[in-house]
Amino acid sequence: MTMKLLASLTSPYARKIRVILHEKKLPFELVVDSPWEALTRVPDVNPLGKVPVLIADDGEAIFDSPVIAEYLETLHAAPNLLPLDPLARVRVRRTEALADGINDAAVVALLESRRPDGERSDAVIARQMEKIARSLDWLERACQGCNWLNGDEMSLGDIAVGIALGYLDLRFPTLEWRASRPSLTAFAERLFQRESFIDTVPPAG
Ligand SMILES: N[C@@H](CCC(=O)N[C@@H](CS)C(=O)NCC(=O)O)C(=O)O
Repeated sequence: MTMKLLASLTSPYARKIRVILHEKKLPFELVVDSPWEALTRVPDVNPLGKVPVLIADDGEAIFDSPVIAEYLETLHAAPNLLPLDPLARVRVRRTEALADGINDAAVVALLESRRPDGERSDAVIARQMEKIARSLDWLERACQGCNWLNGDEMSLGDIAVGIALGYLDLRFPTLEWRASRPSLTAFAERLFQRESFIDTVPPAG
C-alpha cells in the first residue's frame, strides 16, 4: 500500500510534509481533506481532528507534522533532513519549532480577525503579530551570511521556515515582513525557487 497524506491545500503544517516528501522523492497519495468541512474523515484517524496525518504503508496513522517528519527520516530516503548529532538535531528542531510557532500565531490572528465586529479582539491579534515579528527578527539574525540556517546542508528547519514565510504571504499579504530583513528575504527567494516549493504553492483563499 502506498503512503497516504491527509492534508488541506492551505495548511502550512501539511505543506511542510508535502515538501519533505517531494525532496525525498517518496511516492504517496495526497488525500485532500479539510477538518473544517462537515464530511471530514480526519477525526477518524487523528482524534485531534487536525491535518496533516500520514497513513503509513502498514495503515498506521502518524501525526502531528514534527512526528511525521521524524517518521519520514526512518525511511532512509536522501536527502537527510535531520542531523544525527544530537545537539545539531536539537538546533534544527528548534528552528522548526520557531517556524511552526509562526504558523500557530498566524492561524490564531487569522481566526480572530475573521470574528464578527464586536467579538473581535485587536489585543489578541496584536499579541500574535508581536510573536511573529520577534521570530522574524530572530531568523533575520540567524540568516546573516549563511546559506542554510543550521549547518552546510538544507535541513527540516530551513523547509519549515520557508513554509512559514510562504504562509505569511498567503494570509497577511500586506505585512511586508521583507522590509528591513534582507537576509531572510534572500533566503526565502532561494527556497521558493525549489521545485518542491513551486509544486506545493497553496491556492488563494
Ligand atoms: N501541531 C500540528 C498543527 C496542525 C494544525 O493545526 N492543523 C490545522 C490546519 S492548518 C488544522 O487541522 N486545524 C483544524 C482544527 O484545529 O480543528 C502539526 O504540526 O501538525
